[in-house]
Amino acid sequence: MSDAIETHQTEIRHFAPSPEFAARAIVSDSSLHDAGDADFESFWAGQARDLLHWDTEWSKVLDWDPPNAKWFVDGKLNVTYNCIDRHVESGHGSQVAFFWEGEPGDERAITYSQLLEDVSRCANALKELGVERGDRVAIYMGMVPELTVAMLACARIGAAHSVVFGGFSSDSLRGRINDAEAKIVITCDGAWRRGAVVALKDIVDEALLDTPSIEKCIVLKRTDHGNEMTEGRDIWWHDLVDRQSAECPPEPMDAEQLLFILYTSGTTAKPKGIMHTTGGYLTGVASTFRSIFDIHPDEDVYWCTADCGWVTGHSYIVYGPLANRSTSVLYEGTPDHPDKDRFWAIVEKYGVTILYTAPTAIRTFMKWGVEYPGAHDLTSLRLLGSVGEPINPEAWIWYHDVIGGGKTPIVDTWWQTETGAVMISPLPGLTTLKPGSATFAMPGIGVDVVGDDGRHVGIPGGGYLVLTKPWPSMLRGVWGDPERFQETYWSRFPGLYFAGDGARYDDDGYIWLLGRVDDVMLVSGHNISTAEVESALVDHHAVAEAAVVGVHDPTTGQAISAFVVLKNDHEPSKALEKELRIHVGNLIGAIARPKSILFTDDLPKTRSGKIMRRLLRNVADDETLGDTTTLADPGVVARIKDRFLSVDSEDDEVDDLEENQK
Ligand code: 6R9
Repeated sequence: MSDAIETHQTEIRHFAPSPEFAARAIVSDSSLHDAGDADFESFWAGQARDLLHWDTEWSKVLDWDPPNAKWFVDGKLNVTYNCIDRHVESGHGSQVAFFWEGEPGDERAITYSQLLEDVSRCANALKELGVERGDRVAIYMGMVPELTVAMLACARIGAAHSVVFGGFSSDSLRGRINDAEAKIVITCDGAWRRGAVVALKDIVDEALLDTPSIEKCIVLKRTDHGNEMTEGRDIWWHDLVDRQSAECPPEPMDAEQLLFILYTSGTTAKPKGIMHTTGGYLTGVASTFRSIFDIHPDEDVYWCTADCGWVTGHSYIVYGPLANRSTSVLYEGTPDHPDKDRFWAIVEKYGVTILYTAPTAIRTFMKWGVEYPGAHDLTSLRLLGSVGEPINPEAWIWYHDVIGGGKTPIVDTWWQTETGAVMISPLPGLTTLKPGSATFAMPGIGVDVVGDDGRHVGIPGGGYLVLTKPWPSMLRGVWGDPERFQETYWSRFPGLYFAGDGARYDDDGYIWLLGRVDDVMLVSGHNISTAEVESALVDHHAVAEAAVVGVHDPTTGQAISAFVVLKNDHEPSKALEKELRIHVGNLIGAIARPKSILFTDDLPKTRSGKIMRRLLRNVADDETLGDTTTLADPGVVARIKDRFLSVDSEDDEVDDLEENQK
């Protein structure tokens, strides 16, 4: 796709940092970028030294034997000492680490001192159960404070956690437990979701029917709806943890000690156990969190709406914020319970200053309407963030204007489970923003867009996104499968990390993400990115969300098939269908005009909110659906399929109409 990605460059507003923001910003000049460009190893060594406490300093910054990296060789540190103890020791024990808001409306404020006690007790409990350095502990919980406590307790004693999102099925949980050969599983009796109880422990019971490595199951009482406890295997959290000593010395760990395994959500294939280690990972997340979110620990209230089951929760709810002594909000439930204004009620209640969420959520809020945010005082917000998918300019502007009151910068952060920390993002006191672009590589990070031959495509130009230099928070491999690590990420372009995403440089060298390359469409010999066509559709005032896929076509090779969710006050019609096709044609060109448009109530998404285009492709090509286990709502594809088969989606008339306009 290196040649001729059909791109549209309509009028784009630029947003320079306001003088007031820049004046207070942690980064407002190019010195970090300059240091990263001059020598990335010294840059990262400087970040590691400045931001973290090391019990033993490293003998070598980087040992690089592609694709295997060791960072901060021989260095020793404890992650939880850096995230908790040192803040208590420096007199900040009474600062709130987490304001936790339960879905039913209960709340807790957990200070750094309290967190230290909770983590120490839990760590002692794990030790009592025989958990040792290097062992794996599976965690399958809702968004309760004990989830973060359990993660940190593992880190304190050098056990690796494998957090499995609480929405996954018993099969998915079992597969992940068995792959990592976890010794212990930590869960809750249940989790609250839209006012109902999800019986997590029942799901765990089913998973544990065939998990030979599991010795014990720790169960936190959250919903108290009654569940079976298996004698000899299951222990209540309150019986085990509460009686432990609140002291557990933080032992120094090797910088390359395995910190966690996290299975990628996998829009395409079998989940991979991505491995992250101690020193490099913590350096990466601490450094990027500080500069991207411009964190002022004594003033800011930060809220990342992700779940700890995803990498965003690991890096930017737990490790990055705590390493920077932040005060964060942690929310248990969904955005529409008890009503569609819950997020905005939380922002108002806690005076949230920095909000980090996903485009899929933003588009949902757009669809619900401005009255929900409009009912709350959101003036505390000073910075907004986006992650997970390309954010289309329309959603960006809405986020900026409606949520940010027209004054907040937006940091669109590109990264992956594999990268551990953000790789591409604006720095809000420095970078002039263009809505929809993630802008530039982070300091010390080597990013490029290359063609099929692995060479830089030039500016402007489109192709494959790669990382050109090792970075501290890089994955150390795929658990149990070194060949897959090499094959997936390092074989396509020798010496370069291939991210699997398409991207382009605009005339000014800004980077625009174009979605997964597997999703790129080839129409009459032209590579067209799904992200751009979707963005053009969402640019229309009636459209809330859109997904497009290339389907087999006898004349053009592939034709574009669009699936469109309308905003609340719009109805599907033939006239609107025509209008949308013309709209896309006008914005991008006739080649990108969808051949068919299907109006639907919802799109198939992974549980982390990413659209699963593969399934839509199968619907449009009328093929079998394959693996749907990562879908958030398995019924949605069947509903779309029913509709798809019952509509006549060809419409030649519009071709003429649009050709006439060109
Ligand atoms: C952090 C996270 C990684 C994939 C990645 C890309 C997409 C993430 C993005 C983005 C465009 C952004 N992605 N952030 N695309 N702009 N700001 O989401 O990790 O779940 O592993 O997904 O998500 O396609 O390759 P993960």
